[in-house]
Amino acid sequence: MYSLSQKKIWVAGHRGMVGSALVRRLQSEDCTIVTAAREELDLTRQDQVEAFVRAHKPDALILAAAKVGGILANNALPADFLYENLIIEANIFQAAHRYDVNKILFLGSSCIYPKFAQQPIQEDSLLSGSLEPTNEWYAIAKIAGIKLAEAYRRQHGRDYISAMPTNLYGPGDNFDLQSSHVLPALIRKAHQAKLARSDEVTIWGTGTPRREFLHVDDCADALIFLLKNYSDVQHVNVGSGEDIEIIELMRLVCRVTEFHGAITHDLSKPDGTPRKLMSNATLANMGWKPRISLEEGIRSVYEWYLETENSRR
Ligand code: GFB
Repeated sequence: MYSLSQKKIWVAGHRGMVGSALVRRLQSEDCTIVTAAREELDLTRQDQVEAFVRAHKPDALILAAAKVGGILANNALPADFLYENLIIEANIFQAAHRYDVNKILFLGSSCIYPKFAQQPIQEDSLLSGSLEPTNEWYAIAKIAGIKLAEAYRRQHGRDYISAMPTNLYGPGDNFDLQSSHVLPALIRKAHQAKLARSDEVTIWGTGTPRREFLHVDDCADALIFLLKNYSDVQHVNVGSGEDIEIIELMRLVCRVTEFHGAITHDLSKPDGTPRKLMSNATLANMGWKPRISLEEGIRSVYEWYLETENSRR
C-alpha cells in the first residue's frame, strides 16, 4: 500500500479532462497537488521538464498529459500524435528517474491492443497482433510509455506503473466536431439538431462498431486506487466492463437530449476497430468497481454542456 498522506503529487496534464478529474479526486486526500501551467512548462522540452522536477521534487507523479483526439484527428495528424506523446513520455520518465521521483502512474489507452484482440481484452494481449490503422501512431506512442515504465522498473527498480483507460467522457471534454471522440460529438450533434428543429442527425460510419465508456470521475477514482494499491510490471485495464453499439449510443443520446428525429450515416467516415471491450477483471479482483452508469453519466455531461455552452462560443 502506497500512502498519499503528506505526499507531493504532480498531476501532469491537469487542465485536460482526465487531469482535472484527478485533481478533483486528489482534493479529498491528505496530499499536496503540484501542477504546472502550460506557459510555465512545455512538456515537449527536456530542459524545462528537468528544471521543473528538480525544483518541485514531487514524491509521485501521474502522467495524464497527452495529445488526444477522436478517430479523425488520430488519422489526420499521425506525426503530431506520435511525436508529441513520445517526447512528453520520454522527458517525464527520464527527469523523474534522474531526480529520484520513485512513483509514476502512466496513462495509456485501450487502443494499444491489437485490432482483432479476443474480447474482452486481457492485459496480456498487448503486442499479440496488428494495431487498428486509424490510431496506430497514438497507440505506438502509448505502448512506448508502458515500456518506459517497465524498463525503469526493470533496470532501476523504480515503482512505475501503467493504467489503460477505456474511452472516457465527462466534464471538460472536447466538443469540437472534427477532433473530438464520439460521445461529446453525438451530444453536440443531437443538441444542435434539436435547436435547429432538424428532422435528422448524422453519425459517422455504419454505427455497428461497439465501444466501452467510462465516466472520467470513475476513471480518476480507479487511478488513485491503483496508485495506492498496485505495484507491478503488468499494466492494468480501467474500464466499465460493458460496451454498446454506436447506433445504440446515439439513440441513448437522443433520448437524453430529447431529439426525436431520424439517425442517418456518413459512410465516408471510418468505423475504426469493430470492438474494444476490455476485461476489467484485474481491478474488480482488487475490489474496485465503477459507480456512474452510462445513462446517468451522459445526463450529467449534457447538463455540463448546457451550463458551459456560452463560454465555448
Ligand atoms: O471515439 P472515436 O472518435 O474513436 O469513434 P475510436 C468511435 C466510433 O464512433 C467510430 C463513430 O466507429 C466512429 O466512426 N462515430 C460516429 C463518431 N459518429 C461519430 C462522430 O460524430 N464523431 C466521432 N469522433 N466518432 C479512438 C482513438 O478511437 O479512441 C484514440 O482514435 C483513443 O486513439 C480513443 O484510443 C479512446 O474509439 O475509434
